[in-house]
Amino acid sequence: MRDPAGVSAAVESAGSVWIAGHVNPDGDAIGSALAMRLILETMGKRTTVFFQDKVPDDLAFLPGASEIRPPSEAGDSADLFLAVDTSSRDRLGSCEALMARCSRTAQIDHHGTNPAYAQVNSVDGSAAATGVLILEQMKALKVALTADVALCLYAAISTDTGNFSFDCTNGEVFRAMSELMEAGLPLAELNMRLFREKSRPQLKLLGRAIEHLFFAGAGRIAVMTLSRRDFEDCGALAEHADTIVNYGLETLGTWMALLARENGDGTVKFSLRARAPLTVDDVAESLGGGGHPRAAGISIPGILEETTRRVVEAMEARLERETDLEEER
Ligand SMILES: [Mn+2]
Repeated sequence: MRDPAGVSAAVESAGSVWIAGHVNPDGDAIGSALAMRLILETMGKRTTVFFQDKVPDDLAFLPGASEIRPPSEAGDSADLFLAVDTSSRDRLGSCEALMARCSRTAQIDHHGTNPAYAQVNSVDGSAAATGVLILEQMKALKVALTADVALCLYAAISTDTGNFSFDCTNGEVFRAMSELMEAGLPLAELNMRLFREKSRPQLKLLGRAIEHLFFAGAGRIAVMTLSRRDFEDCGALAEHADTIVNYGLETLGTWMALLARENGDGTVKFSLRARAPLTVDDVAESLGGGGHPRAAGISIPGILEETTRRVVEAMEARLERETDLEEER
């Protein structure tokens, strides 16, 4: 349930706030955290943003991104720990230890599977992005929207709506966008930067993934794999693979898509996607992962081929349970 009044009360009684988000942070986690930091600093709160993992290069331009700290650099404690865009406590990674050191905790999130793990929880699984909830929170705190906050919230909302194209995109998203535009958001420039420009390693890696594409589930599941060797040959980082799975889902005749990538630490990371009415959060959960109905993820220890086979089998079983799919499109 959304609880902006509850979060406002927690924030107002705090002098110092630690903000944190999930491991392998995306635009919604980073944009939401940085927007919240700007809002809280306007209110005179001493605020620090922590993430376990580094900020992806394409988000490093966001205001305050260079001041994000690893949890190892935190002091003793803060008056309030505020988690954003984090579906469960353990998704905070090493930031979870910071939460344990604060006597007051709150969170703002939009994952339907969120178990309300903080003392104050403003959670709504029907919100398209945490960024939408941050805008609502800003109003509850009676802070005016600035151009810098608009930039952070645009990064948040555009990321989780797939640049305003996923089925979570709703009227609230465009009402929020209308406010961000009024605050001076340079939309065309940012859209180019976040969604169209690609680095050379990124483009080469996409080529490798498409080269490895195969179909399972009677042709209805598109599967791509990337080995460490692929990343090394292309000079690519893990984050350069982030949107590649969508190419699988965009292939005609495909209902589900999977991207498997070797992490280099003995685990394989899987990104799962589905077209409605199919879901993949249930598939991910059955293998120890989680996420949203149409976009979910899992990390599994093991070798690429073997773990990929296990996930593909689970997706095929999910596909077989769905009997009312319209025929070939
Ligand atoms: Mn999100």
